[in-house]
Amino acid sequence: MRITDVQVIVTCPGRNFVTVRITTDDGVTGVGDATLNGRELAVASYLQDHLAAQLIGRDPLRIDDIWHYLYRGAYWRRGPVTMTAIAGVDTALWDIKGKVAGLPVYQLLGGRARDGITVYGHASGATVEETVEAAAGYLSRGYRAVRLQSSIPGLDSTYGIGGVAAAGAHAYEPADAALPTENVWDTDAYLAHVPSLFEVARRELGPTPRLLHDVHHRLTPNEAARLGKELEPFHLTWMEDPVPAEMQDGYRHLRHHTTTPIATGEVFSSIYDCQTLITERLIDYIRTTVVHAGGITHLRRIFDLAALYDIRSGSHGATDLSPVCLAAALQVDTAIPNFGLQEYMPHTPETDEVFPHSYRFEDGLMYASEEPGLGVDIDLEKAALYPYKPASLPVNRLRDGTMFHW
Ligand code: KDG
Ligand code: MG
Repeated sequence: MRITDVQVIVTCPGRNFVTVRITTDDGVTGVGDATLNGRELAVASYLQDHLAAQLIGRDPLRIDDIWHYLYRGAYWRRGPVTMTAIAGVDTALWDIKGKVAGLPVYQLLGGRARDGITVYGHASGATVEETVEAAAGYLSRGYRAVRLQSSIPGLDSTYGIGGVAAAGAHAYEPADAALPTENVWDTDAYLAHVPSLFEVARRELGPTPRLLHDVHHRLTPNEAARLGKELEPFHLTWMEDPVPAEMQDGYRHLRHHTTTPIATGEVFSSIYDCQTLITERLIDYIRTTVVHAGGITHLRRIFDLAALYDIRSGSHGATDLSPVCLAAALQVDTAIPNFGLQEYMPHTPETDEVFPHSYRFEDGLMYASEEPGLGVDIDLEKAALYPYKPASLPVNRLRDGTMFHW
């Protein structure tokens, strides 16, 4: 069996997605997500201009060998663009292997380790009350875990707030322009506000629902330690990305000051980004996922390392990760022993039409497809209806105009 074609498809059914589609000489095809929000064309070029020709003629079943060929074979290793490109290829190869075997991918990863996958939804709102009401809505729809983000009083816009109507679904829509929107950020206003959100949430929602919060990498280690301490009475399942990703020693400081559980890793690209945090048990959940951490092959290695230290998975699942990534993530979630939570933001109907799939959500749990492979595809005709559109995530400046973390 040989690879005969590698297609790189960029489509924008509301937002941009990059998909790798690999075809073999016996007509089997596999798909992989290679979307890097705001840098989509860099990955598309890496795939099209550098990797595609190297794959033609190779045996698609030699997944690990191809992974190492692409990883070790490049002098410039790691980094989000490279690892997202490798992820796209790797995911498509697992899809092909599953189809050849006639089995869903989770069976090739060791088989079912749980009945369903517990996901968390995004509750957000302009006020504390609106946010808590949105969270109550999620719980009434069967969700067992909810992330709460509310607007910060005094700031015109807050990243990740979708409003009640959108129920968080559009919280991460990039502005429809090449130039990013510039938001104002104020750490003092943020720190003064968040504990009150969780105080009200616990009072209204009770002691048992799993509540989460995303800091989006905006605090210093000491500020994050203060927030973690102040949130302790409200027993969060996790506080996410408290400090900038490159500030890994900040997690050691945090660990010494708070028992609020920590989740991080959605912007990590390799096991080397996770190694210290895992082996020193500085975090509780590792949030790497298929598309940005080198595909199913590499993600499995990260989760196996984490399992040794009793650290659980909490894979990223915002809507800039395509249904192909979600389908693959659910296959991994089904099989690993140390699954924690899976983030879930439903895609728009247009996106779901471009990427037909058979995973499903029911009563707070998701279920991976039972079809051979990943159980997801790309409809090429529909994808062609939505050409690429330049779009950017917002950036942040402090009130005095100083550039801050995005
Ligand atoms: O592309 C960036 C988004 O996916 C990210 O900011 C969303 O933080 C996020 C989350 O936890 O889903
Ligand atoms: Mg996040």
